[in-house]
Amino acid sequence: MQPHMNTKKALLIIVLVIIAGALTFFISKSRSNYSQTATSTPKVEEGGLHTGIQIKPELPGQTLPFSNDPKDLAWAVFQKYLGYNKDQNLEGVRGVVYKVASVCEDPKTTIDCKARMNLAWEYGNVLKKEDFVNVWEDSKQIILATDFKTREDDSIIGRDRSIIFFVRDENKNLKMLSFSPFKGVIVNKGTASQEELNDRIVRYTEDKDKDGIADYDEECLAVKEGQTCTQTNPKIRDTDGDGLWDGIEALIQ
Ligand SMILES: [Ca+2]
Ligand SMILES: [Ca+2]
Ligand SMILES: [Ca+2]
Repeated sequence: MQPHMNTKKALLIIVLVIIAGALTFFISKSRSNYSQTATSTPKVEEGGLHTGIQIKPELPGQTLPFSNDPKDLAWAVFQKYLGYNKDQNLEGVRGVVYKVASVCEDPKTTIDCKARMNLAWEYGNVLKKEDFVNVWEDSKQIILATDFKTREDDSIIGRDRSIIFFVRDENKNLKMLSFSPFKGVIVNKGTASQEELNDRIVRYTEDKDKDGIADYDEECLAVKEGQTCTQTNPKIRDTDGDGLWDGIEALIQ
């Protein structure tokens, strides 16, 4: 077995899992290679583990922020998560995420798990706290999101943003659920006018109810035959009223 082949395989698997998992709608509209996203910026999803992070500032732990500000608390959890990934410390990761990736639960896929941790660190450590100007939170969850950015080249146009999801458990421990450095959409320009293209990428990505899932996706409008999709209300954050927002719930499921 050649290590570099294993690594390649592991990375391939990760990218496939990432793509299959969350961006069906992204995939359906982006066959071309988006200059900076399709191959080099896959969605890094999920988190993993459990707890450990107390959200009260008086709790022990020198890296805890002296602030009850939701963004500070969430960012501190995210930084811990990244640090553990950088150190390939699975138990550490397990302590700050909602659930570990399945490849990290099976000893046979340790190499895939490590590759995944590398990716998480690689994509996560370049994110800047100050860019996350959107902070949506309540007693059960926190979402940090940047504003959208539009990117394009001669043949494609895309709109995406970075987003990080957190959930709180019954003990108020904040856990990282998922993060995506480039959550959005890419479309082929084709013969469409610029106005039409702009309208399209906005329609595909807008999240007016701020629940962490594009309203277009909530209505299952990008779902293809054979795919399953649970519709939620694009005007209500918590469609089923269980306290978890629609975007959070979609990730948990
Ligand atoms: Ca929404
Ligand atoms: Ca909704
Ligand atoms: Ca809900």
